[in-house]
Amino acid sequence: MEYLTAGESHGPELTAIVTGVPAGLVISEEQMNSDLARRQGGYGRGGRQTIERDKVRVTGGLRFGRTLGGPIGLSVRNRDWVNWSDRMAPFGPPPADLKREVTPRPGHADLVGALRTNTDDCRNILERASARETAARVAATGIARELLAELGVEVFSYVVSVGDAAMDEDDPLTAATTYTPLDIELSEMRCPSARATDAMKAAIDKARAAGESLGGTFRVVARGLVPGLGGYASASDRLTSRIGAALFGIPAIKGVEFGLGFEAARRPGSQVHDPIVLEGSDGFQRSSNNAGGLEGGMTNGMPLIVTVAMKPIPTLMKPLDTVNLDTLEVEQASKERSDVCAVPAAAVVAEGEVAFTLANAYLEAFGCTNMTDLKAAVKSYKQRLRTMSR
Ligand code: EPS
Repeated sequence: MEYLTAGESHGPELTAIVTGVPAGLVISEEQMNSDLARRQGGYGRGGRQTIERDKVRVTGGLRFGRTLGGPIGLSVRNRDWVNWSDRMAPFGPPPADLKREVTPRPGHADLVGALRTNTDDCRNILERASARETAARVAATGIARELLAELGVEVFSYVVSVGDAAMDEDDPLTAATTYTPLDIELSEMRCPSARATDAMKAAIDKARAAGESLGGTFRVVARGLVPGLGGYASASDRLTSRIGAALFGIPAIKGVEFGLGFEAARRPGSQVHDPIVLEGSDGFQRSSNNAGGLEGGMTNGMPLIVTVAMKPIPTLMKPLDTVNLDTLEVEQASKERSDVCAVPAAAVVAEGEVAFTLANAYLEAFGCTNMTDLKAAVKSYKQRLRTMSR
C-alpha cells in the first residue's frame, strides 16, 4: 500500500489517495472520523481546532463499506478556508493588500524552504509544511488500522511526557501493553496517569503564559502481531528502519527508541536480550520485552513498543530573533495563532504511520489481493508456527 496527500493548511481541503489496498476490507466511517477527532484533541491545542471539525469524505474505492481493490480517495475539508480563500486562491492575482510572510520562524521549514524554492513569501512553504497535513495522513492510515484489526492486531498510543512533566513508570515496557483505550482517551493529554495528566496540563498553562511551546514523548504499542514480519536479509526489509522512517516522516519528530532504546547501550548483553521460553499453546515466547517486539529487523511476536520524541512547536508567542527577508534586518520571528503543545495529536498520527508500515509488512509476507485470502494465509502461517513449537 502507498498513500499520497495533497493540500495546504488553509487551502480548500486535504486530499489523500491510498493504493494497493486488498479488496473486501470493511471500512467504518465512524472509526475514521473518531481517529480524526482524536487527532484534533489534546490540551494545549490552539484556536484553529475550534474552527475545524474534521470529517472524512470518501471519493473513490469503496462500495457498501468495503474496499473494491482500486485506489481509495479521501478528503478532509478545511473549514478555515472561507477565511483564507483570497490569500490562498489557486488562481488569479494575489490580493492588493497581501501581507507576505518575511520573518521566518526558527525551527520551522519557513527559511530553508524559501531558500530552496526561490520564494520571497514563507507562506508558500509553511502552508504545506504545517502539521495540518497530518489530518489527511490519519484518514489514509486509518485503512491500515482496519486491515490490522481484522488480523487481530491493535495499535494504540499514549503520551509519556510533556516538557519535564512525565509519567512515573517503574517498568514502562511491561506497563505499556496493559493500558486500555479508555485509560488513555479519557485523559485530556491522552496519558493513562491522572497525576501525570495534571502535571502536563500545568506545564502547558505555564508555557502558554510565558509565550512558550512544549514538546514531549509518547509511546506507540502494537499487540497481536505474528512473528517474522519485515526481514533480516536487506536493509530495506528491516522493520526497524521502515518504522523509523515512517515516524521520522511526521513533522517535529526528533527521536525514536525501540524497546529499551538508548538504555540498551548502557547495559551488558545479559540485561538487554530477552530469554526465549516455550509456553504451551502460545509456543515460543520471551520472558521480557526489552527488544520492544523487534529482533533482526523482524517482529518477534511480542508487542511492538516504540517511544517517540517530539520537539516543541516553532511558533512562539514570545518569538526568537530572525532576519527579515526584505530588509535583511534582525527582527522577531512571525507569530500567528498556533498550538502550545500538540504531543497528544502527534501520537495519534504516529499510530497511523506504524499501522500503515505493519499492514504493508503483512501484505508483503502474505501477498494477497483480498481479505479472505489474506486472513486464510495468516491463519495457516500461525498453524505452521504452532507445529514448530511442538
Ligand atoms: C500549524 C499551525 C496551527 C495548527 C496547525 C498546524 O494552525 P493555524 O495556523 O491555522 O492556527 O493548528 O494544525 C492544524 C490545523 C491541525 O489540524 O493539526 C503549523 O504551523 O504547523
